[in-house]
Amino acid sequence: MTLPFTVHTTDPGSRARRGTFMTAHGPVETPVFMAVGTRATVTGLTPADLSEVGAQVVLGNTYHLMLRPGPELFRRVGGIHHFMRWSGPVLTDSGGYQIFSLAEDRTLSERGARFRSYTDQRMHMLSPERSIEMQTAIGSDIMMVLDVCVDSRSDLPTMRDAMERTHRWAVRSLAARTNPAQALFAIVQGGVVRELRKESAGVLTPMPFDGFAIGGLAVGDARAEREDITHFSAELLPPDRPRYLMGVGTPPDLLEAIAAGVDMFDCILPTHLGWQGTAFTSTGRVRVTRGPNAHLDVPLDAECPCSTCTNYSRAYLHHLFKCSEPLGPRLLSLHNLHHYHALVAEARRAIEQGTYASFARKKLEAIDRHEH
Ligand code: PRF
Ligand code: ZN
Repeated sequence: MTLPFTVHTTDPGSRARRGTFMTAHGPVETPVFMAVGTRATVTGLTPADLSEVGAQVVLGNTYHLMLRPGPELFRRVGGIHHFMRWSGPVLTDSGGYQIFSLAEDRTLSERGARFRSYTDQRMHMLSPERSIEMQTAIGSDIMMVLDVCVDSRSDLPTMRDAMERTHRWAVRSLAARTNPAQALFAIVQGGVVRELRKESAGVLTPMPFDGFAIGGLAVGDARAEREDITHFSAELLPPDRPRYLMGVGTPPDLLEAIAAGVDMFDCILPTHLGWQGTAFTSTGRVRVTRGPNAHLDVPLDAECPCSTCTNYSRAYLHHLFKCSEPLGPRLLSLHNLHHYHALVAEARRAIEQGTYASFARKKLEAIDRHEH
């Protein structure tokens, strides 16, 4: 097993579980939130910043990194850890989602996806084999199979075709793996259709993958549908391997999915919204650019022990954003990542104590009370 996974505790009041998996760059305590570092950087933050906010894993994107700096550079410098000076675990997404959401002039075939590069306008091919080759060059600890992600509102034949191609590509990805030190996860697809999710898990879980992801959610689905499919899919996945819910989500999404037995998450929200001036706090979202903050000599979140909240006021953050000073987004990004990592750290402790269900209920109520 490339990724030995131990489940220490399961919560009596939910399906939440507390575990540890071992990677080539150290252990990961689950449930875990992974900071998104698409281009081998979490925008504006150094690896020391990431350690400070409690990050365990950084997520890179094959689609972006294959275009720039490209596989040769990674081979020359010996991989992403040395390149970006992050010595902890790295997971790379395969490019499946970026082809769905970003690629221009894209044509999908059984072989793979042809698309135009945003760096030099040339045509590129991303096949399951090319994605694994690129992720091998990047040297991530966990690689993802290339999958076909479609909008949750697609018709049934479209969702079935995407799912079935994802299964064939998963087989090709397994065959293309060359470095046994790098783990490989499959991705369950099937949109918001339970029967398809069941079929997808049934086809993929007998194969020797190190973990299983739930893909194809948060792409046009409503929160209730997303929660139903998350619970339904998580139960279909083997208990002895990590479960990863891709690209999800808000703090309530995470609390729900942890209760469903999901172990891993990634989402651009904390960094993306931080960059735009929105902070996640213990009492819901705060837009620092809003007028009243201009005069408030109080921290963003009085309960938060992060360096932004211990050192700076809302008035100062408001000022930085009004002046378009880069320190503003940086401080908010640090706070938001700290907030997400603290949330999953609290969740881990609650599972250890067997109190996750009531912990999650209280957290959800606190957010609801302030946002509605
Ligand atoms: N597939 C891949 N990456 C993803 C997704 C997916 O379906 C999603 C969907 N929420 C986010 N990131 N490969
Ligand atoms: Zn803070």
